[in-house]
Amino acid sequence: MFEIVQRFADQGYQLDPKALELIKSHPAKEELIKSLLSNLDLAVSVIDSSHISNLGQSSLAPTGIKSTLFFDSKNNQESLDHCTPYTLAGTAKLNQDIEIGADITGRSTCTGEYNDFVRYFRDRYAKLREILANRLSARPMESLRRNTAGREVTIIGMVMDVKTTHKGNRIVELEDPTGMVTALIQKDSEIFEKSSFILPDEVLGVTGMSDGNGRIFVKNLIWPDVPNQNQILENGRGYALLLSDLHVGSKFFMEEAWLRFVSWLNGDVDDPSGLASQVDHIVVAGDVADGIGIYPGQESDLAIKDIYEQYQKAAECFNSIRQGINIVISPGNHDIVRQAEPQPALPETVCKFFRSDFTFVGNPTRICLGGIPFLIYHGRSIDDFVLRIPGLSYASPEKAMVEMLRRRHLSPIYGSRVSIAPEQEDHYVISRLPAILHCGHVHTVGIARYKGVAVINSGTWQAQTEFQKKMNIHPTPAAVPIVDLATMKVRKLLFA
Ligand code: D5M
Ligand code: FE
Ligand code: ZN
Repeated sequence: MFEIVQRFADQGYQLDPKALELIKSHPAKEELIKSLLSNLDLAVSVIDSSHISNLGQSSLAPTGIKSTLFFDSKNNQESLDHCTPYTLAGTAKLNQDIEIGADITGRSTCTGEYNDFVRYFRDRYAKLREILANRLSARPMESLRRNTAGREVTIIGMVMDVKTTHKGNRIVELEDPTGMVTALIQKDSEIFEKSSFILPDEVLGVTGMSDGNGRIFVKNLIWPDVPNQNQILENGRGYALLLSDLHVGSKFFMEEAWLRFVSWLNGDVDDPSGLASQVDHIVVAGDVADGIGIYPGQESDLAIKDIYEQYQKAAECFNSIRQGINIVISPGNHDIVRQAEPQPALPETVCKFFRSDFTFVGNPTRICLGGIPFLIYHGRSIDDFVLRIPGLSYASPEKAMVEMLRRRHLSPIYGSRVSIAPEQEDHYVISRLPAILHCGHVHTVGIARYKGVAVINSGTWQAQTEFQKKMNIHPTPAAVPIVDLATMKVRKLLFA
């Protein structure tokens, strides 16, 4: 019994006594615990019997394919991004149900010169400042040196440096277009723990006591975040399947599971869930093929060693899906596009293998499907988040994705794992909130709801590689999140 409580406590959840009883007496105890742990809404801190009965509703989907009901997000939300045309350049209307905005494909301008970096960071600052300015009235940093000693001030700054002194206090160097300040956080102050979440290059609001000389003793830290009253969009149509990380060409690509998935989708097997015929959209968030030379020793993991043959095979995998489903494909770090992000859509040299009704988009991209705004990002920055933020792990990628929403930025740390090209604007700022944030990359399915945004990591179709074994990464392959766009309910279908 203690072990059960401990397992939930390790993940930050408390169990109420009734819930504990229900779990203890459940015939498939282990499965139930795993299901609960991997699927709970982040907003939940105490698990009660209702969470267990919700899971109990999970129907047995086709031929032993389990489907789990996650959340019904109907009663919470604000909607900032409706599917009216996006204002950023590059909006393309492809067909009645798909609309693309904010995508780098064909619009990369950067040359990598000094001015590009200055412009890129100015744009990041300006966009995030605008979000924060809704809640904060901040002053320019240069004004701190004029008569502010002993007064409480608020500034909005970009983090140039964050370090812990040998005495254990935290020092944050912040910059805005007018100057710099040094923010100091005492190790015994109330916000010290909060300050461990500060990342380099992010933009945040700081209030505190000014010393009149460019230093602030911090009282509060304010991240751009999602407004509390964020509303759900409830006018969507149809169902969307979220996929990523097929890694076709790898010896570990799970082809049999994939074929089971396609048979189900095409209605070739019995489907008690009735969901297969209602799928209108499939979104793929990168790593379609395994590529070549992506990680040390990859050669020996490849079943197909030619990159074009890998895409031919990937195309076969997708082309056999029944007509009438919008299939949207975005690239990842294993795909045949530039490694620097944002990445353009897959090139014609490989798109030509796929059916002509598919839609190829960049990474990241915003896209509207069935009336619902999606933000699709492969998720390479999750590596950075896991490395830098205490308590995050590859097992719960949705928690890292929530950190993106808190920062209103998909990849705040510059120059770490993610190589970001300094484009004219910062495509990673989440100016307009999506209803669905969809990432992949880490090979584990994660689902949560954060202030009305459905946060979904779509896992993988690749079994654990030797490399991942060494890195202690435990994939959850052949599990597919499915979203009812009319209600925003999310389930997970298992084809393994
Ligand atoms: O990434 C698959 C998983 O492997 C994902 O969790 C990131 C992790 N990964 C990828 N490259 C590295 C390195 N170099 N070190 C540590 N962890 C890594 P994918 O991009 O799909 O191969
Ligand atoms: Fe991957
Ligand atoms: Zn990846």
